[in-house]
Amino acid sequence: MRIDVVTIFPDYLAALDLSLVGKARRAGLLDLRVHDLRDWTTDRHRTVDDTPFGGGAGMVMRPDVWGQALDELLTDPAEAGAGDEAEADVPPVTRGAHLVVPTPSGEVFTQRRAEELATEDRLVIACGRYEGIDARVVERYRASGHRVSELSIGDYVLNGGEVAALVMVEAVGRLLPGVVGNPHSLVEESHGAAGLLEYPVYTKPPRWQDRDVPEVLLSGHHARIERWRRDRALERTAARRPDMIAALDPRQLDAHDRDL
Ligand code: 6GU
Repeated sequence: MRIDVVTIFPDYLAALDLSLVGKARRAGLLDLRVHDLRDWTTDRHRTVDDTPFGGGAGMVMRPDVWGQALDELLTDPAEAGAGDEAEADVPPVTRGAHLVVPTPSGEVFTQRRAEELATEDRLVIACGRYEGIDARVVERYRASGHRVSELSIGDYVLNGGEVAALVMVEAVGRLLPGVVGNPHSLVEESHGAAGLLEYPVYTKPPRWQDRDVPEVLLSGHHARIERWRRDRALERTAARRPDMIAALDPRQLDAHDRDL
């Protein structure tokens, strides 16, 4: 997969050289390119923002500068795929880049959204600063047939989209084939298919500061361990995320679960 990130603070994305994502890049599994939006300005001051029409506080990012950047980075779908009439036959990977715009006013970025984005061939992440990007930018690329997602990473306010882009690249990057060494780690986890938070985990030593690892985990009895883990996952999810319990499909519960 190729991901282009456009920002006025490319250094913010330096962390993506590290850890699993950095390794994926060096292994050629992820082609990540970070661009400075100011490279697409044409004035002496390299201006990217201006005052909002209608008044109000703060500055808004100019559509003309973003247009120059995105025209260059987003492949024209008409070029990459076939015409409209052939749309249904065109596999998603040939439909041009998916534009992602991190914004606190977007839809919530979830594990499901990460899974969707991980199936794309190309992502372009447009990081806004100040009060955001002129609304015509998203309109224009949607109108030209690009998939466009405005996404928020949660209900709090950040100064710009860069940290959200870091979150999204890491969440998507670890789902790419070959990035996480043991694909099993991707199956049993919080926000996975079970719809529950992960159970608590323990390692050596078995006794630490007068605290013992739950005995069942040392028993070697796989069925009992599985039952214990499921119970703890349910208990924890009910306490911390009642919204996730409410959203469970009854078919995701077994007879023992229902007794709890
Ligand atoms: Cl994506 N951007 C900003 N600026 N703030 C946020 C956010 C994004 N998600 C949550 N807060």
